[in-house]
Parts: sequence; C-alpha cells; structure tokens
Amino acid sequence: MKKRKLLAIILVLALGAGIFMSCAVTPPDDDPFGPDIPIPSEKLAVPANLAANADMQTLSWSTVPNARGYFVDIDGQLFPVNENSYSLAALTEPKSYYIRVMAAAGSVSNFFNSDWSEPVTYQIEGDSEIITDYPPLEPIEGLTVTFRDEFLGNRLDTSKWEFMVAKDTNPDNPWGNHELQYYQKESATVSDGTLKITAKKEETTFTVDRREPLLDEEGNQVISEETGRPVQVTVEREYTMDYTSSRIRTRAREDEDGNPIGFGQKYGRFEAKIKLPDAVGMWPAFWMMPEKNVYGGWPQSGEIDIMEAKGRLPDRVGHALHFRQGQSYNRFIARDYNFPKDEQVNPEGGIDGFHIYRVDWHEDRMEWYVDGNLSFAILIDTSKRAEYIEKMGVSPNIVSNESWNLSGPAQVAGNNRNAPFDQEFHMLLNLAVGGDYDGGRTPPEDFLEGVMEVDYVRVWQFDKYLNTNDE
Ligand SMILES: [Ca+2]
Repeated sequence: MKKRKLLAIILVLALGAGIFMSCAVTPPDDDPFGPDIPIPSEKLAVPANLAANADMQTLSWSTVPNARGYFVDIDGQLFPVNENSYSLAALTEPKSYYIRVMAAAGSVSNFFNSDWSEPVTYQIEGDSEIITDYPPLEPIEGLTVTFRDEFLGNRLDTSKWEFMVAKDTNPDNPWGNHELQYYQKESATVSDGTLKITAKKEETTFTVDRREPLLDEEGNQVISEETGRPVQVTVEREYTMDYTSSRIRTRAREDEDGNPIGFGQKYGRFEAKIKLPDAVGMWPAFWMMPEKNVYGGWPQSGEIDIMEAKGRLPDRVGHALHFRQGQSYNRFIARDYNFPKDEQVNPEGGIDGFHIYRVDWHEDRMEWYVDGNLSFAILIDTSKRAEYIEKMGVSPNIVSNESWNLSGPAQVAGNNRNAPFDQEFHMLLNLAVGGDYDGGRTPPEDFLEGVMEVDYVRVWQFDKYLNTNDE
C-alpha cells in the first residue's frame, strides 16, 4: 500500500517534468512492462473511452499506440496492467470508486508516461443500505420527534450527516484546538446498529492550497503598488498528521439536485446514546453549532456542548455553553458530570459504557441530562432559580446560579438577552486526538485506535415551539 502511494506521487512528478525518468522506485514483483522497451520519441496519448462492462466486472479503454502497459488508479492505489483492460471484480465494498488510467512505456523503474485520463466514478451498490424504517419510539407528552438516526444499515446516511475533512480548514491548527488528527470519511462506519468513529494512529500526508504573502528574493513581502498591501499568492503546502479520525455534522444544506438535506433546529431535546474510548488523548464530543453566524464568528453566535470527555478521566463527562459576554470574548459556562459509582444505580460504569447524553433547550433555560439525571442547568433569569429548583426537585448544587444573560453581542443583538441561543443549531459528532481540552495530552506510545460508538441520535421539538423555526 505504502509503495503504491509513493509511486503515485513520483508518477505525478514525472508528469509535471514532462520527461522520462529513472528513479529509485521499487518495482512491483510482477513487472508487466519488461526491461527492454524502447522509449517512444513522442509523448504517449492519454487513455480515453474508459468504460465498464454491464456487470461491472471489467474496465476497458482504447489502446494507446506505443504503450507497453498502463497504470490504473483506483482511489489512490495504483495497479499496473499490460492490456487495455482491468478486472473490477475486487471492488466489492459498497461505495463510490474514483478510477483513472495512464499509459506507460519503458519499464516500471524507467518509464515514460502519458497524462492521466479523465476519471470515471463507479458506485458499487452491492448490499449497501441505509435503513430508515425505524420502530416507533415511546411517545413523550409535549414532544414531537423531528430527527432520528438509529444507524441501521451499513453506511452513514449522508442525507443526514455531512463529513468534515481536514483539507477544508487551516492544517496548521485545523480545528482551532491544536488537535492531532486528520479527519477523513473512512473513519466513520456503520455496522450492527451503531455508528463507529475510529481514531487511529496512522500517519497521513496531504496538500492544501493556501493563500500566503508573496516574498521577493530576499525574503521580504512584496507590496502591491496599487493597494499598498502585501501581494497574496496561492501556494500548495504539504502537511502530515499522526492520526486519522472523523467529524460529522447535520448542517442543513442542499444535495446535488438542490433538494434540502441535513438538519438544524431552534430549541428542543437533542439526545444520543454513546460509548466512548477511555484512552489518554481521546477527546470525543456530541455538540452543537449555529446554522448561521447571526451574531458574528465563533464564539459570538454560540456553541452548545452536550457532552465532551477526556479519555484519561473515564469517570466523568463535561457540559458547556460558549458565547461572548462583554469583554470576555470566549465566555464559557461548564460543568462536569460524575458517573455514580454504585453499580446498582449505574451498571454501565464510566464513559466506556453506553450512556444517554441529552440537552433540553428552552427559550429561557438549557438543561443537560445524563441517563435521565439532570446534571446541569442554566437559566436566563436568575431570579427564578429558587422556583426552578423547587419545581425540578433537585439539589441546588447542581443548578447553576449563573445568569444566561448574554450581553456580549449586544451590538448585534440589541437588548435581546436570548442571543445567541435563539437561532437554529445543528449537531456534530467527532473524536479528536490530543488538543487543548485535556491540556495537550497525547495517546500513549502503544496506542493503536480508539472507538466512539453511537447507538442513535434523536431530536424532538417541544410542542410549544413547533413551527417556530425560521425559514
Ligand atoms: Ca442503533
């Protein structure tokens, strides 16, 4: 696998240079081209007319004159062949495959290649399925179900969830917390009724186009005569991350045909049943972000952390709200929940057992629950605290006496003290590695992987707020 990836990079370099090459690539055991093939005097034509036969068993393309063989690239893996066809029988995993072909002459270690063909994409349907015919939930008075994913079937439902990959952001610090993982699609899988997000020790190198100041020969920034500002150019930079993992969100958006997909909601009950890895350096989270930054960029438009955890401390999870309050740019109110030690009360133990994490978000208060136990609440109006405690029948020490009175973004929100938690939010699930939440602690030397397993994500709306979402 590694060798093939390396070969891919070198092929692309050769292509850029436009010359044949001799290099230290280790040829595959089975060299399909033979050692004594003359290098043609003209550049090889690009393979064209790539097509699979009806039962998707064979890919073929038109023969390229003077080619002694071809390289087939399937999702970044290279396969050498000496005919103008390739068996697709090995593609059994139900997913979308990206395939392209280049012609080559010479030998594998001294070859001459064409440009890549136009790629083709094949979707192997196989027994890929998303099952949404869920058994009904026990009705809850005053609440209506608005979103469910029970993670049945065998792949993630991308009409509900959107993958977020590291390339979309600044790779120097992709997620803003000095995290160490490369987020990719492959690390989120669905099987046996659960979603699994797997953080793995696996080095990944990728390139990102970045805008950077143009430097002159002496290393000074070039200033534009027109604008008086530094000239910016696009530079391709290479990055390496030590771990892979996934991050997904429900953000409302449109599919390729312009149909609305995803999910955001203002107020309601948001709940997931989750089992977490207890290795040092794991930072899993079930959380929410605003659909639109109505009150400004993070954290001014808010963040709701339903649950986050430190793998090092498996006896507890954290809850938090982030927002801006006056001079406190990132104001956050956070509390930990400690799992009961009594096995009778809490047979699942710490974070490595399944627990139900939930937030009930009302116009005037936010309540966090673990396994149905109210663990933390924030009220907008502190004068109602005593009344609230009496009504909820809970010990005062688990109810915050802090006001959720968000004067911060007043310049945008006016005197709206519900801001920024009066807008639609979407849900996120991710498993980060390292990062600031546990002081930059990293997994131990022998760490291989950690899994965040999600049985379901369910959302209800309180009937009193039905039809209050902004369209
Ligand atoms: Ca399930």
